[in-house]
Amino acid sequence: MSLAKPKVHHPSLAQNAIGLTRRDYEGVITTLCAGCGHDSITAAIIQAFWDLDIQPHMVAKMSGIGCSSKTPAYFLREAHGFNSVHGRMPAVASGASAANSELTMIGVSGDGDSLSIGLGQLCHAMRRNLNLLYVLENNGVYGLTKGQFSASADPGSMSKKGEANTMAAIDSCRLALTLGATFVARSFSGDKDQLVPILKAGLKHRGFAFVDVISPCVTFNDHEGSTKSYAYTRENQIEVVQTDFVLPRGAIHADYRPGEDRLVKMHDGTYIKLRKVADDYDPSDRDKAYAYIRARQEEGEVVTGLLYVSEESQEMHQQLGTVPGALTKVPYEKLCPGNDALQKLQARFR
Ligand SMILES: Cc1ncc(C[n+]2csc(CCOP(=O)(O)OP(=O)(O)O)c2C)c(N)n1
Ligand code: SF4
Repeated sequence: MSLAKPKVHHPSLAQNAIGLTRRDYEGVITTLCAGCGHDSITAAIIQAFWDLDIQPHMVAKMSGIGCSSKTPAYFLREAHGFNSVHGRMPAVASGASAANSELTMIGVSGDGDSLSIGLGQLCHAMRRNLNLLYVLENNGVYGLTKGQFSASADPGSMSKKGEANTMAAIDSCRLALTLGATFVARSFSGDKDQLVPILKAGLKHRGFAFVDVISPCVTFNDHEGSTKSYAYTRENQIEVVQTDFVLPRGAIHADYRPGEDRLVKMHDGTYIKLRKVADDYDPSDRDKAYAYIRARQEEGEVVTGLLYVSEESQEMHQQLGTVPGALTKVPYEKLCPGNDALQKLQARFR
């Protein structure tokens, strides 16, 4: 069930250049676990769209399936939206963009949605250079289906049941760089100062803007020995009605300066070491970006910031030479030139 937020706002709320308050960019009330990193990303997305004075009804928000893919419901309630089949969002987004290139498009996905079942789709969206801000909410698990390892889980990381992951992880940013993505960035859900400008740059990029955001999962990152953990509660409760209990946690914040590294404590007591690229980092060199990310990973660090951007980006419509604007505005006679035109076209293939 989703609960709508009241539309009445306090008259003193700040307005952007098109007269809208930040509340006008919200969606329904979140149903995700309290403290989920995905909700912090939602707040950053709301801020980015508000800052850029984008008309909500001129936005299409696309997603697949997963806790992450539910998040478009929680921002821009006036926007168009499509919650597609698991892993198939890029194909649906390609169709929507082909039909209406005037819409600002944002796709939200999870690491399961993007790097397992939808990996082929993600690769082709990058290859097409679809004009889309693609936000990958990366928590290393399948949150919605209760914590199986995803393809981004590091070898050695432990599942909720205490089993160690033995398989190699796919690093989405290194993958994006290899495939020729024209905008590649990584951030952390708790670092709004870094994330909001990256999202704004991604929205303005003409082409595929890939943003991987590390987003801790409260429920499946919780502490093994805790008597208040999800697992403990489940095992020790006497069930009167069938419910799950998830301990509410605070969202994790990480505030640090360019060039610095920072140890951030996760909900399960483990640490992740983030390194923010320095002010003099050069994001225009694809090979150097790749080598830098890999070298830092070998030191146990996760690099954050705008990692690569191409000024040469030719998005899908430019490559295909499509008609400018939305197909909805093209007159019917042009869209459907009639049976004679079809017969002539078919004759060319006989
Ligand atoms: C075709 C298909 N296969 C499997 C599922 C079950 N399923 C739903 S969500 C999900 C994984 C979601 O994980 P992720 O994309 O990482 O998102 P998160 O919930 O962690 O945000 C799976 C396997 C499904 N809905 N459809
Ligand atoms: S299960 Fe994990 S990913 Fe899903 S809402 Fe809860 S904290 Fe977020």
